[in-house]
Amino acid sequence: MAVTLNRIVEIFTRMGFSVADGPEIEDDWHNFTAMNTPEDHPARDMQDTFYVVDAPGMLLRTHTSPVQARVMQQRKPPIRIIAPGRVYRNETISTRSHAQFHQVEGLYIDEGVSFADLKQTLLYFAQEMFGAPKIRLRPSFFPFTEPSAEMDIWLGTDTEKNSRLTKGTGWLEILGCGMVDPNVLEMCGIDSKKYIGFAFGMGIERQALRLYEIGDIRLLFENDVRFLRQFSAAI
Ligand code: 2U9
Repeated sequence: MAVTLNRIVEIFTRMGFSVADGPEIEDDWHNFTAMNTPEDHPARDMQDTFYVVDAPGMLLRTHTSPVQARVMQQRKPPIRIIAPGRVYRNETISTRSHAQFHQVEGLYIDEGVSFADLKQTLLYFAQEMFGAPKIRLRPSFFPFTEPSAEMDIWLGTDTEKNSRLTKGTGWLEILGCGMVDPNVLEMCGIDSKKYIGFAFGMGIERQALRLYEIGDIRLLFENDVRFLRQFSAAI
């Protein structure tokens, strides 16, 4: 997984993004409210998490977006960062697995940033990461971006494996993205009349399964050296 993360980070740093990080135990405001998900909003159900009993309002972050919210509060645009890290969800993946995974999110804010910039950045990523010849953006919804999209890469259906991975369509879903909602900019102290930006997010385990054709996500967390040795001479 570290190998996969390093590849992702390397591709985005080549495009001028720098790496930002922040706390895994977050406050409600940075994790939800600043991301345009106020208290009692139904979207919170989809990202149920673990709350700290002794500290009201503190929780395990459900995405790395609060890292970007903190950077926006501290710095003036242009902002061009990626935020990799561990995130938590209160959901049962399986009886033997826990509700944590890793994400990389990206944020680019400046004057005059367009959806075309988003598309070209993600096309470059898909080409470098997967050798994919083309991408497809499908309309979607996230509370923190508007408009929002999901990105698929083209694998084709030539091989048995690609056909199975893409359920016969040739397209494989890789990440979510969109233009940052002006409400999010304003809540984090950035003038939405002057600045505009795009953001994206992806699950790292998922990319690792794709790259190395691993059949079960739990293998990534079991730390069996016979499994891990296949990916690094250092283990
Ligand atoms: C700020 C504003 C907007 C980050 C984004 C997604 C779309 C997305 C999921 C992919 C798979 C999470 O790991 S996953 O389950 N994420 O689809 N994330 S846009 O948007 C941001 C981030 C920060 C300030």
